[in-house]
Amino acid sequence: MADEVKLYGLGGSPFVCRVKIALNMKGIKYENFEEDLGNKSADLLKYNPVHKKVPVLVHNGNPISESLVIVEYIDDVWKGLPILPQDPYEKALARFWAKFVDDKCMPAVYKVFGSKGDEQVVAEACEQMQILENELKVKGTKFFGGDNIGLVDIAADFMAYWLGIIEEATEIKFFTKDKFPKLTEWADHFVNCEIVKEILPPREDMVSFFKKRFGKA
Ligand SMILES: N[C@@H](CCC(=O)N[C@@H](CS)C(=O)NCC(=O)O)C(=O)O
Repeated sequence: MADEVKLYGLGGSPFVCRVKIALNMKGIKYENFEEDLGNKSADLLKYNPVHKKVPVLVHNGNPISESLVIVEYIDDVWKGLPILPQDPYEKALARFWAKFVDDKCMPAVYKVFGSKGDEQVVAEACEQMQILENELKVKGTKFFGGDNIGLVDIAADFMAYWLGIIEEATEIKFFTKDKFPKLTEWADHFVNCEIVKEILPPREDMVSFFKKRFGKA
């Protein structure tokens, strides 16, 4: 019997896009359910009663929540392009950096726009981003995953695509080639990967969304 794969998501969400990229890497067909977060569906509340957030993947009736957990599940279940390294130590490192992106980088970066670009808040975000920049420099590879994208690249999709969009919407810019030569180059490579490009939400829609979100429209 064919697998039944359903994704409860939202096109503009970087968390949901992580899952779409992973499914694309495995060539998995799925049914997409677009959620209205102002009026969450009964299915979403049933499948993710703890966080009530997207994404939720439902595989043959089994719901899985939290984007990075879902990405690892997809890698465990389906063949196709590998997402995590095989080697246990390399795998642990990938998980470490993905967690760093989620716990440290994304919140620090997002705070910048909430603070309307407060200097101290920008400095704190740059400090976290610099750690990622250095990691990429030390690795000396095109992607955090090596020659191809892997868990950390997928986890950092927000930095690669959404950050520039929010910068444009708010006119607050700190993610520059001067400050972050490696990371900006990585972001270009990442958003231009076929597998990534075809699932990213349209840039103009996202700019308008964030202009409204941050009171610039
Ligand atoms: N840690 C979660 C974050 C997911 C998340 O924040 N999703 C947002 C959309 S971008 C959401 O569903 N928000 C609804 C809410 O907070 O009520 C993950 O990685 O999946």
